[in-house]
Amino acid sequence: MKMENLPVNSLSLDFLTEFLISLEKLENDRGCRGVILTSGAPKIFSAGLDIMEMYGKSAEHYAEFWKAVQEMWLRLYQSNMVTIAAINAISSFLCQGSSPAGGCLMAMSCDYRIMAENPKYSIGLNETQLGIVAPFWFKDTMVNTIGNRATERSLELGLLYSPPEAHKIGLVDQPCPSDITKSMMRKPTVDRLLAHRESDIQNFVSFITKDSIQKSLQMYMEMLKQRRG
Ligand code: CO8
Repeated sequence: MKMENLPVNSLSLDFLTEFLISLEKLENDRGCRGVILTSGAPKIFSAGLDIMEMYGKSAEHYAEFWKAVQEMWLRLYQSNMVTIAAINAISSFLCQGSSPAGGCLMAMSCDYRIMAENPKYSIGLNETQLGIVAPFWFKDTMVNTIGNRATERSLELGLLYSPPEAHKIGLVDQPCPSDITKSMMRKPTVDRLLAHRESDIQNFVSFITKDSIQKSLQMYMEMLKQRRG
């Protein structure tokens, strides 16, 4: 499931409503055993709860919004599917990025978290930085993920962790190279083949059509046949 509430995948009421409908569809699909939760936003997994939904609105609106946040957690945390949060970037398919507060809750509600190793990315429950106390079910989800002491420290200081730090404390299960690292390592070779694709085909054809090569292949096939008896 690719989240695309641009620019930062903030968890607005509309987004949460759509998210819940999509999750329910997958839950009801007998052929679907798991879901990879990721982002279509260029740099962000999710910016957490949409601050605009918590500012200058009516009490009724706040209640409706909070109920949707609860529902998101209840459904995801108790999902009958295998759930994976992919907080990373592989070509244009997976997402990059940061995952503060509500985004971190969403990721922690999954069974497994993979995060791209980019020094610009961060994850954590940073409510304290906004002057907000994390609700007990945010806190408990973190305790169940990284333990009591690490949660205490994390919440009291409103910490956002880099991918290696998050991996060290168990907030992230598996770090992986970000698209930047992957691209840096592989792109030159890919580009070289793409630029010389036709000549590479010609090379192969002229090599494989050589009598000596054809003879070797024939002998090899016969040897394999003999080995099989
Ligand atoms: N909600 C709404 N809008 C947001 C949010 C958000 N959480 N985050 C960013 N935006 C908006 C920005 O205002 C900006 O809007 P505009 O273009 O109109 O100016 C746009 O998204 C892009 O933002 P940036 O320019 O900042 O984009 P960057 O790529 O530089 O940074 C970040 C992206 C890292 C996500 C950054 O925007 C950021 O740190 N945002 C704040 C994230 C945050 O602190 N989220 C926590 C929200 S609170 C929460 O989830 C739990 C609350 C629990 C409440 C419990 C009460 C009891």
